[in-house]
Amino acid sequence: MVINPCLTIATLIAIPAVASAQLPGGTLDPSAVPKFETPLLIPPAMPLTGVIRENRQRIEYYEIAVRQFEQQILPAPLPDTTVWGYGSVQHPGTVAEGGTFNYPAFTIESRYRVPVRVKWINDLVDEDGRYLPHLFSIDQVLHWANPPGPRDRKGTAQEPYAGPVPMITHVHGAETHEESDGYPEAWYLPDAVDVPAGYFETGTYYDVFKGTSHLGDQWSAGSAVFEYPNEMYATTLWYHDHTLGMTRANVYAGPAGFYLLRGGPGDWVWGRLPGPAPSLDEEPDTSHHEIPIVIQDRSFNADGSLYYPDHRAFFEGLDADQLQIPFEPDPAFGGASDVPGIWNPEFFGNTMVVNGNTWPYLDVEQRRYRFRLLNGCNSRFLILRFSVPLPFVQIGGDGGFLPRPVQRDDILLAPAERADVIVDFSGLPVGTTLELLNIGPDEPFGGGTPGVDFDVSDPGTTGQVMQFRVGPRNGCDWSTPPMYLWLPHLRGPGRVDSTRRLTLNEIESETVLVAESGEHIRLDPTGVPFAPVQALLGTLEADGSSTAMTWGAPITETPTVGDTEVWEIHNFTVDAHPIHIHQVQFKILDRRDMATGDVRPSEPWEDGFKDTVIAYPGEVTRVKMRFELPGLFVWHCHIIEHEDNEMMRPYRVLPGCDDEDDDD
Ligand SMILES: [Cu+2]
Repeated sequence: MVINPCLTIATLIAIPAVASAQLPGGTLDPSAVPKFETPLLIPPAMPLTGVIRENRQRIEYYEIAVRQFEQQILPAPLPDTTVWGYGSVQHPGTVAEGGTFNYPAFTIESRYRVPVRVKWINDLVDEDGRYLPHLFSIDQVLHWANPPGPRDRKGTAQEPYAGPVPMITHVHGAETHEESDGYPEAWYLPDAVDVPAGYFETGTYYDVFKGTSHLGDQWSAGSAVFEYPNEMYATTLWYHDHTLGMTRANVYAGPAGFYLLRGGPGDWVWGRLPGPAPSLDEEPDTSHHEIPIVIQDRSFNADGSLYYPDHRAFFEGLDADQLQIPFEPDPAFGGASDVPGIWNPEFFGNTMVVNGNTWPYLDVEQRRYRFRLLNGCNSRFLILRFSVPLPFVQIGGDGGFLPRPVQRDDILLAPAERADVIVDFSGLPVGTTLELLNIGPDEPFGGGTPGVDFDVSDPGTTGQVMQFRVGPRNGCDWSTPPMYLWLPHLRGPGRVDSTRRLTLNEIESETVLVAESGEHIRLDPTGVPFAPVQALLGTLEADGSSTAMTWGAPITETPTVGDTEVWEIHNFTVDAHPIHIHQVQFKILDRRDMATGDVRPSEPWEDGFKDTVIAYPGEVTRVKMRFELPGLFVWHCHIIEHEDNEMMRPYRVLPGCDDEDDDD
C-alpha cells in the first residue's frame, strides 16, 4: 500500500490539513514581508567573453562562474540574503556593484546554428581561495556525488556534509553532446587551496568526458568547457546545477538562469511578437516588452538567510522535541533506518520569489507583452491566473512554438516547465493594479480542480506571485494580436520504431513502523510503514508488474541514434511527477487512465515540443521522440527532492551504423 506523502501525518496523527494556511518555514514570518515593493528585475543579457572563429564558424564564448554573494531579495529594510548565482567572470560583482553576478542569472541570448561555448567555473571560494561550505544541510546517506568517497556512491556519515561544494551545469532542454550535457557524475569541486586531502575533486564522468570532449584540453581545475550547437527549434531553455544527490540544495541556493534560442525555422512566425527583450547592444533605458519570469518558492530566516530544512522532521511536521522516529541508524532498530535523516521528500517554501525578489511588481504599459514563464520551484506545481479577468495567450512551451495560439485563463506549470505567453494589458484602465495569483496547492500535486480536488495555496502568501501596474502606452504597439499569429510548422519525430514501458514507483520504509499515540507517533513493530523513503523509476514487466530501479542499476533504456521511440510512463504513485528526458524534445501523445482505460489526448497547450511532461497518478502518459545524438544521458523526475534520491536513471543512446567510425 502506497501512502501519499502529503497525507502521511494527517492520516497517522490527525493533524488537520494545512493547505490553505501559511506554511512553516524559517524564522521569518512570510506574512510580515511587505508585498509589491520591489520592481521586477528583468535579467539583462549575459555579456560575451569573446567570439571564436573556428573552421569558418562563429562560436559565441562565455566564461561563467558560480559565486556566493549578498543580494536584496526581501524588500529593504529587511536584511539581504546570502545566495549563489552565475555571472560573467569578466564582469565581476553583483548588479548593485555594477557587475553581472545575480540570482537569477543574466540571460544567455543565442542564435540558431551559432554554437555557444561556455567555460563553467565553480568559484565557491572565499577571498583567500578557501572553499565555501554549502548554505544548507547535505544528506550524505543518499546516493550522491560524495567527494570524500566512495565517489558517486552512498555515504554513511549521518552529519551534514561540510566540505567543498561539487557543481555541474546543465542547460535544461538543450540538445547537446553527452560531455556538454552536465551529467550528474561529471561534477567538479572549486579550485580551492584547502580541498581536504583524499577528497575526489571531480566526479567519475568528469574524467571520462574530459578525455572524450574536443574541448577537454581547456577543462582545468574547477571548470569544464561545454558547447551547445543550437541546432534545435527556437525556444526558452534554462540552465541550472545538476550534481548527483544534491541538486535540490544547489539550485535552491540560487544558480539558475534563462537561455533563449532565437532564429531558424523554429522561429518563422507570420506576424510580430511583442518585444524587445534585453540584448547586449540595446540603448540605455530601453523598454522591454518581452520579459522572462522565473517563479520560485523560498523560505527565509529573520536574518535574511534562506531556509531549507535540515531534518526529515520538517516534512513530517514534527517538533524536534517530539521526535521519536529514528531517522539515523539506531541500535533499538537493529542499527539501521532506511529513512534518510536530512533529506525531505518534497519542499514547499512560504514566500514567492520572482526573478530574485519576493513578490515584486512590474509597471506595464497599455499594450501587449510576451512573458517567458518558468516554474523554477523544487517541488511546487504552479497554477497561475490574474486577479482580474485577463487571459493568457500561450504561443510556446518547453521546446518551441505551439501549432497555434491557445487562450487560457490559468497556466499550469510543473517544476521546470515553461510557457511562452502573450498578455494584453491594453484593455485595462490606466492606474489598474492586478496580481498574478497562484491557485496551485501548497503540497504535492495530483491533478484535479483547484478548490475542489485540493485546497489552493495560502491566499496571504504563496497564493500571490507578483503585481502588475498599468500605465499609459508609450508609442505604438506594432505587435500582432496573438490570435492572428501564424506560428511555425515544426516537423514531428516521425515513424515509431519501438515502444518502452516505464514506471514511476514510491518506496515505503521497511524499517520504521509506527502507530498513533495521542499527539505523537511512536515506533511500533506492528504498525504501518512510517513514510516514503524514495521514489523510483522502473520498467513494466510483461505480467504488468513494475521493476523499480535505482540510479546505480544497469542501464535499461538504450535507443539507437536515428530511432523514434514511444515511452509509456506508468505512474503507480499517488502524486504527479514532471518527467524530464535529457537531449531530446518530445511530443506528448496521450494519457490513459489505468483503471478505466479511458484515453485523453495531450492538452492543446502541450501540442508543441516538450522536454518535461506531467505524469499524473494512475495514468499512462505516452511521449514520442527521436534520438539524434549518441551517448550517456539521464531521464528523471524534476521534483528535485525526488531526483536527488534515486528518481533518476541514466540512459544510453547507442551509435547507429553511420557513427561506428566514431568509436575507433
Ligand atoms: Cu517525482
